[in-house]
Amino acid sequence: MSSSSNLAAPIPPIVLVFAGSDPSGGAGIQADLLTLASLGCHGLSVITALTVQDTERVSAVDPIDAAWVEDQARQVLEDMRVDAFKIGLIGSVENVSTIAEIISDYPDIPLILDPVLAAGNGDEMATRDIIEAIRELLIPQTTVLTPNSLEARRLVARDIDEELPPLESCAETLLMLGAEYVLITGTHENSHQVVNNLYGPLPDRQIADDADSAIAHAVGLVRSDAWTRLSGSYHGSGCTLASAIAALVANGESVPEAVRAAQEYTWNALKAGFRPGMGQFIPDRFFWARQIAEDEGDA
Ligand code: PXL
Repeated sequence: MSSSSNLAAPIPPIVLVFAGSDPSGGAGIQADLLTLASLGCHGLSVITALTVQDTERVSAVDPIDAAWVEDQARQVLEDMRVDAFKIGLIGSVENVSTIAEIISDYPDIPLILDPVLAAGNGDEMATRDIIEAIRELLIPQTTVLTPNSLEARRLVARDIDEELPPLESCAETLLMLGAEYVLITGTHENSHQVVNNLYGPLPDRQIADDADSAIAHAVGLVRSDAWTRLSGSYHGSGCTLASAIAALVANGESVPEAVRAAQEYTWNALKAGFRPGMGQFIPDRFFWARQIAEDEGDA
């Protein structure tokens, strides 16, 4: 072997992902690893569940045994320094507890939690017990929680018959449960544009002058971004957005800037999306590489 291996190659930011496998390559761990690679990170992958699905529907979800989840994570964490954690589909209450315990050993590493409760086409992916465990054990350790509006309401509503609270009060509750930031995405809302709202600690200048209200109003709407609504239905858009946030946070960006840039990345990936089967579109996480290749072809 030649001695040309580059011992000094810089180590990219590392993100450890807990997620389920989606054989269609649209969502899940496959989406996460593509997104992380596209944004310059190295992904570590702890599989939490297997699924059987295509671009149209989810037929089965089989959680991995919690002891296996623990062993997968512990061994890579002993070996490598991680810059961010990202959690997607969890699969069982036991997996929620196990992941919560592992994460609690690394309190300084930011955690991006995408509370996957349903697939892009609405197929269920979490039971009431799993939701309860996520509220109790994971949300208090979360840096950025990324529910869509339907998930935000389900995470907050204790009773299915309860009247649905407005999204702002869902965000307030989720912050009270201990998430540092909550990004509620608006794809499922009946609005002309897609509006995504980030709630969390306000920068100092947004806090009212008098001391009492400064404490009372120290959290609120940090940023609101409106995007042209794309006509397709997409498989894995939530996974792409949350992984992009994790990649950018792992790169040292502040949460508000990571959330802005991750939305731009995701919107472009969706816009370049393709439809390989009979169901939803799949985002193209390497849209920029194909654009470069096309531009070079033109030149
Ligand atoms: O998009 C949510 C999601 C996350 N993880 C896995 C999935 C899906 C949706 O299908 O299959 C494994």
